[in-house]
Amino acid sequence: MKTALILNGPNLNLLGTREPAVYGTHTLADVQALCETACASHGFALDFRQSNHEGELVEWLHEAGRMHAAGQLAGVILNAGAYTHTSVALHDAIKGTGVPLIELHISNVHAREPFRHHSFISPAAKAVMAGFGVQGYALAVAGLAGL
Ligand code: CA2
Repeated sequence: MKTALILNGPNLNLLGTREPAVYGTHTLADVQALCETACASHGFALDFRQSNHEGELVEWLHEAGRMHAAGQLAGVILNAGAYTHTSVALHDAIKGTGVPLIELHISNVHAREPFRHHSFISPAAKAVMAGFGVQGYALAVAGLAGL
């Protein structure tokens, strides 16, 4: 059974505690449970992580590259949070590993502030999705199964 690695970046541990109009009321634990169900129905094992540290996300992408090369990983779903809009390091890590990666955002970043319109992740991603709320995670798992 291959693994789906779902990585969450900075502040996503706060999900469900503030800004419900933008991010909804579900917590990150709720999102993990939703991903467990989605992965089970698509025959994936789930590895679900969150970090507030850019370097840790980079290390996890390197680990994903090794797992993918070993045939153990279907791909990565990445909600890089605000690092989406700032991080050349994450861009380079995705490019450097060659792992299939879906960029995910809970909110429609293009309908928000201009500084959220640019992504350093998108040019290195296989697919991009935004604006489906936390259900987007389940849709991304289905998308990963179809890649
Ligand atoms: O829409 C998304 O999923 C984002 O990746 C979320 C990031 C934001 O910087 C991106 O532009 C879009 C922010 C995640 C922080 O989430 C919070 C949730 C509740 C309370 C505070 C922050």
